Amino acid sequence: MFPAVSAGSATIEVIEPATERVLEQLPELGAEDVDAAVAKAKAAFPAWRAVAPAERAALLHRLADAVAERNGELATLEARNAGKPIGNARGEIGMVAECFRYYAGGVERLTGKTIPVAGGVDMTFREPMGVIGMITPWNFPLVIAAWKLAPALAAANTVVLKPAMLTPLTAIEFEKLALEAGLPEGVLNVVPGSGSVCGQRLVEHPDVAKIAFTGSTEVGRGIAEAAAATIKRVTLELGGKSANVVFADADVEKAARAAPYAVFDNSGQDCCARSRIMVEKPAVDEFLAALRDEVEGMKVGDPLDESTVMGPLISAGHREEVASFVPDDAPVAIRGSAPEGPGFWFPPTVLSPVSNDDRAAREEIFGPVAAVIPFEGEAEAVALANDTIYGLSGSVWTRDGAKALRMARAIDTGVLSINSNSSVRVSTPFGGFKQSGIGRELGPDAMEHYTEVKNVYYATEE
Ligand code: TAP
Repeated sequence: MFPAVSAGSATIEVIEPATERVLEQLPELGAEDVDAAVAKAKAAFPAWRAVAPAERAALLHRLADAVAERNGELATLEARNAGKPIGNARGEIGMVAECFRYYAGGVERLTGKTIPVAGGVDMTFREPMGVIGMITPWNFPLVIAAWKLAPALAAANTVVLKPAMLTPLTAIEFEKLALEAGLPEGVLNVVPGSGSVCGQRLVEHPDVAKIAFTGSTEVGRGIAEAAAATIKRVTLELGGKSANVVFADADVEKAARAAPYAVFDNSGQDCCARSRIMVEKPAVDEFLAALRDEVEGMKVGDPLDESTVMGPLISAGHREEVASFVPDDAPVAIRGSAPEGPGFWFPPTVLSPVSNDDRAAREEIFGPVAAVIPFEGEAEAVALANDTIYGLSGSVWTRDGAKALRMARAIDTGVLSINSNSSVRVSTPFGGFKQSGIGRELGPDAMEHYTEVKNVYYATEE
């Protein structure tokens, strides 16, 4: 099923976080494997860009159909490898198919412009860049890859994808599915290798035109630095520390019942986690009571059980990091349940009250730990929400529409929802302000980020 491990070669074990058992063994890849994949992608590029647009669109539709048909199998693999509830995994694989359909529809709409000039005709073309390198994280493995793959392939680029080594299995399956669906050999190449070796080589490779990266701000910073050597184009989707701002005039009960899913979804391993829950002082008691009820009722357990809403963390090391945010003297106000081992379990935990200066409010925890930060009035809400190096997502809960829109405009963030925790839709742009990243994914403009603008002047005067 997966790449064969030859006798005597070094291997990497892929672990199932809910059981701590080895799910798969993969050969350890090196820089030479990246070089080979880039060479294949480079060789495949001229023929791929020459494929007629309608045919390229049809191929991407076929791939979407293949993913949809295999949803159950891919979702089970994702749920086991990433430790996410099976219902969520099915939703993510559904979004992979949706993403390919959306950008298949864009293939024939990627147009240039004509510009009035003297003495001739000036026109622009959206040219594919060539080989795109993609580096993706472990928390939403295949769906985040799809956000990059679909627009890049639709815009006629070829790709080398390096998935996270903690969760490479669905990307490996996806490459096979793409070939079965008719994508020409070499157009999509998956290299399941480590970031420090294979990721680094991809970023440095002179034949890679662009790196599309999703991951931590720290690694993203290193990628931007390394990419500068070859003036590579880079888009970065990085960390977050988003605010969930609840005003006293909101439907406080509704906001409180929704809040856990805005932090603890995917066990809190979500760049969009609204882990700073800011509550206007008069509403704090009502909010905490409803929040307690909801958190204590959350079913934490086996990802393959349909009733599970939260699975384990990704690894033992990550669980240790998350635990460091809940020292013995932490103001733990609510603690949900979690199974005993084996498995990298951590209970959903709410700290309250927390100051915005505390470590739990400043650093991305990337686990099921939320901080409740009381505030007074709109001005303080804006100041606190913006007092962070990040700016990825966020929510505002209020019944006052004008206030909601003032807040939405004032908060420095790429994505904001009013009376909702929704962050991501295939048809709307997604990405961050400040140290949450550079560029946007999804939405109608994403294909353009995988093109270069070419300006052509045609002299028409005799
Ligand atoms: P990282 O540790 O940054 O890893 C992300 C990817 O980068 C992995 O594939 C990793 O490879 C690779 N990598 C590591 N070092 C590298 C290097 N020197 N050169 C090139 N590639 C390298 O992030 P993570 O722990 O997987 O994911 C969690 C982070 O991603 C969080 O900060 C989260 O907020 C962020 N995230 C952001 C978003 C968006 S859309 N903004 C979405 C999801 C996650 P290996 O792991 O295989 O070694």
